Amino acid sequence: MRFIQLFSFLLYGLFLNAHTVTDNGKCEDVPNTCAVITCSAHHPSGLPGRDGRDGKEGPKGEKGEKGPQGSRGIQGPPGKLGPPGEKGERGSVGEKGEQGVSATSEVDVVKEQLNAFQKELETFQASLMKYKKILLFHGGKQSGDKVFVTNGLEENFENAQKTCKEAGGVLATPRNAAENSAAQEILHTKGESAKAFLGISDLQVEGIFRYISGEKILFTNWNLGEPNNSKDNEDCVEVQDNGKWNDIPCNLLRLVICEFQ
Ligand code: GN1
Ligand code: CA
Ligand code: CA
Repeated sequence: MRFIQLFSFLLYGLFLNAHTVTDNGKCEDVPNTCAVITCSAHHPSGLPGRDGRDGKEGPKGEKGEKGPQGSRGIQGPPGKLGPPGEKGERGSVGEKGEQGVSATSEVDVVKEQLNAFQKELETFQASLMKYKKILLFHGGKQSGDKVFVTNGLEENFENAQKTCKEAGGVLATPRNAAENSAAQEILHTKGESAKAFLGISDLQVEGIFRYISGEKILFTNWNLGEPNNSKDNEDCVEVQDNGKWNDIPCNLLRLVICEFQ
């Protein structure tokens, strides 16, 4: 056992830093030397003790040097519109343009068009008057711009309506007392008991009389007690020679009076 202890001791001296004695008598570290025997003279005792505990935490170190510059950031949003710049210098004068149409001649063109249009209108009105005169010549009666005229035939409501439409008019539809009188005058030319269909019916909804156009009637001249929808079968309207109205069945035959405007 002793031999092993001695050998360990010698090995320790060889692999750790050796010690030597300085001039002032202290023992100093001398790296990589093998002065084991010299130093051991001042260390008569056994192996060195264990390492001591960690010392207290040292004071805070000095501030480090400034770090390297960071990488370039993302481009920011566009800035606000700056104030307008100063007015630039006036450019050189451009080439002379072609001569424009004079304002006076443009007005003249419009005037000419207007005159032409007015002449056309006068021709049309003259032609219309001519046809109205023809209608009046054939026994037509006028009220305002309207002319009532008969073909002298008796037809049922459906055919009477068709006849007027084909002639470019509509079945007589008096919208006021004057127009009603004009239609009545036609009847007088056809005898005392003449009766004619009007362009009015309650075919769509019973009891609600409308013009052929679909509008509800505005003017009426019903006989006393009419319309009575007698026998639940009276949806068309006749005007009698006294100018009064009565609802009658649509399949009866009555004089055809058309109106033209
Ligand atoms: C006529 O004749 P009568 O009473 O069935 C007339 C009705 C009148 C009624 C008035 C076809 O019916 O529209 O409302 O007199 N019928 C016809 O008294 O003209
Ligand atoms: Ca009816
Ligand atoms: Ca009736």
